[in-house]
Amino acid sequence: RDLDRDLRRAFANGEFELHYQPQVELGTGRICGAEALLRWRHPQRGMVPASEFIDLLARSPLGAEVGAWVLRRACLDAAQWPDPDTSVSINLFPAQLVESLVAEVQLALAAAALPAERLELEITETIALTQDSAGAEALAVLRSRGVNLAFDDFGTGYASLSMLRRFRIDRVKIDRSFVSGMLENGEDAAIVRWILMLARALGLRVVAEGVEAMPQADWLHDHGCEEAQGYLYAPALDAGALQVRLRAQQ
Ligand code: G
Ligand code: G
Ligand code: MN
Ligand code: NA
Repeated sequence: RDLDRDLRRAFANGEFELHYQPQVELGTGRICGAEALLRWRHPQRGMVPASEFIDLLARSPLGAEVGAWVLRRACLDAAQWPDPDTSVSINLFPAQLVESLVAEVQLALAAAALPAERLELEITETIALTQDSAGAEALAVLRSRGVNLAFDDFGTGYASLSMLRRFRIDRVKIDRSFVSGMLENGEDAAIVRWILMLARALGLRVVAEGVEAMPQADWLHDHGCEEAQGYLYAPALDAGALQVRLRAQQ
């Protein structure tokens, strides 16, 4: 309850910031997109770790409001990036997966004059499974208008395969738990190889998450993975720091 009130106050005070973790092309190292990640800059406590408030937001009605703000902010920021092909990905809160998401996304895109093709919505299995058909229908409408859909934390859930089809996913994000173990553990390596094969067969793009070391990047590239994100390249950067990186590669 108290934390809930804190979150409300923080949001009203403008303490939430949107940071961006670059996604790079494994062949060239070039930044081709960025994932928006919410940060809370508390006036006394400093940066509050996401683990201390994201789950709470996800369960709170405030999640819908913060999620709508994330969407608008991310579109406005992405519209300022120098290369008109750099994509922006946002994570959806469960409360956003309802019919009104269509209008919310259209408004955010229009306000920023951002083409729908630049925006990617990340959904997790947990989110998709808890929602009714209106949420799924909203995603289908958005996809038909050019918005991309990514399956976050791919491989960690139970219904991943049927969901790929049900939601007409464009891209899968290999969960970082597989990437972190893949060079030492044959089972993790087999899972990553299998995801890459499946994606190729289904015509899906793939991004590997949690890449922290060059040998992981090399292994992924050798096995046909085209994109990666992780501390090897950059943590989530504030909007200004991302701009600097994007300009440097123009
Ligand atoms: O960078 P990090 O520790 O912030 O992220 C922790 C978790 O919080 C991740 O699972 C990420 O998907 C989630 N998260 C971060 N920002 C957002 C956001 O804006 N919306 C939603 N729904 N989840 C987010
Ligand atoms: O669940 P989601 O995949 O959206 O979460 C992204 C989370 O992963 C954020 O907490 C982000 O800070 C974290 N993250 C990003 N890159 C790395 C990495 O290379 N290693 C680790 N351990 N965490 C990472
Ligand atoms: Mn994500
Ligand atoms: Na993820």
